[in-house]
Amino acid sequence: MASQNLQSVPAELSPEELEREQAGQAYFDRIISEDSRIEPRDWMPEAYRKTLLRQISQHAHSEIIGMQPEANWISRAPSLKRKAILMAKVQDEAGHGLYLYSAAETLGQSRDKMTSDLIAGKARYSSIFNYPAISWADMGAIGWLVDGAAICNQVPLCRASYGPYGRAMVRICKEESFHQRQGFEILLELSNGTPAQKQMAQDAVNRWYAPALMMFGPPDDDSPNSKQSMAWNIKRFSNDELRSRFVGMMVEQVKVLGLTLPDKDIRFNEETKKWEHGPLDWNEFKNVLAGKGPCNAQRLERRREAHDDGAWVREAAAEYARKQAEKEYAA
Ligand code: BYC
Repeated sequence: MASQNLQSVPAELSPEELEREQAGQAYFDRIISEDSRIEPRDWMPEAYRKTLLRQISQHAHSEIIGMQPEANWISRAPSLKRKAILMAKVQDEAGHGLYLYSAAETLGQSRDKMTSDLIAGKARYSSIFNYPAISWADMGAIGWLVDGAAICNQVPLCRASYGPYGRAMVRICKEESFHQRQGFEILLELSNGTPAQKQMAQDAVNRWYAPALMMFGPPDDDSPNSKQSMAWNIKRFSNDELRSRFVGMMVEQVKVLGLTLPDKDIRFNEETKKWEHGPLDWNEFKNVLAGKGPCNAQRLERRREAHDDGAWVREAAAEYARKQAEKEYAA
């Protein structure tokens, strides 16, 4: 594979430093060309580190903010069983956030800094969580469509070239599969219920379908990061490729649900062997990313409150760690 141009090499380097940088770059290029893994202690181009940090921290924030639309329904779940399942799912999302923050920390960014960027509104998280969850059926649609899109996007990330990220994704994907099945099952039960319940399920699918497709990111010709991320074996497929695969999966599953997808343009293109879907409103996507979605302000406000409410826990944990260290030092 061609060298990555030593993008991170500062202008003024001693001959020894330059040699070290060149050896690091050669090692990195070899690992990437062999489709092997880069580990935290390895030399890596600064741009690779930054890209990973950007993607992993955004992903972590998405898991944490993503707890909100579902947590909103825990106290209103229709049965004890549903409440227990939903609580477990929301807890899983918190766990996913933590694995991912830990993976990002290995790239040299503290979790405190990532959190402060998020609550200051400077960091991105997935567009999908800026839409409201307005009925119980939304718990089904989120599980089926949102977690379904997440699996489709994230299974290839298990093979990401950065070790800590790929390993975190393996566990996350296993849990996401359970999440998707629980969403599917909620929708199936509603779809086989009263006409009003079936209508509620259909309405939820109608509202979550397009935002779920946008989770895969902008179309390929408007995706500035894809090419380089694919060259570095971080992303394995383009945004449009994954979106198309997802549509193909959903088109079959929706039949089992007895519901429909709100897209009359879905078709399998025999020439390209790819699923195609109707147009998406990319202006809406841009607005959501610019902070103007239906729930952006509410999601961040709630995250800030939770952070403030948790201050005493962080202080207690830090004090406990200090005391433990003192004891160990004294022993
Ligand atoms: N929302 O060049 P592109 C979950 C940004 S959590 C917001 O294609 P890239 C779950 C993108 O960051 C699901 N922003 O970027 C949790 C970039 O802006 P910056 C989260 C988006 O990185 C709880 C710009 O647009 N999953 O599953 O190559 C409950 C240009 O895009 C979005 C992940 O984070 C978006 N949808 O590709 C239930 C997966 N799309 O950073 C479920 C990991 C794009 O240059 N991430 N942008 O300012 C990825 O796979 C990739 O980062 C993406 C974007 C495919 C999302």
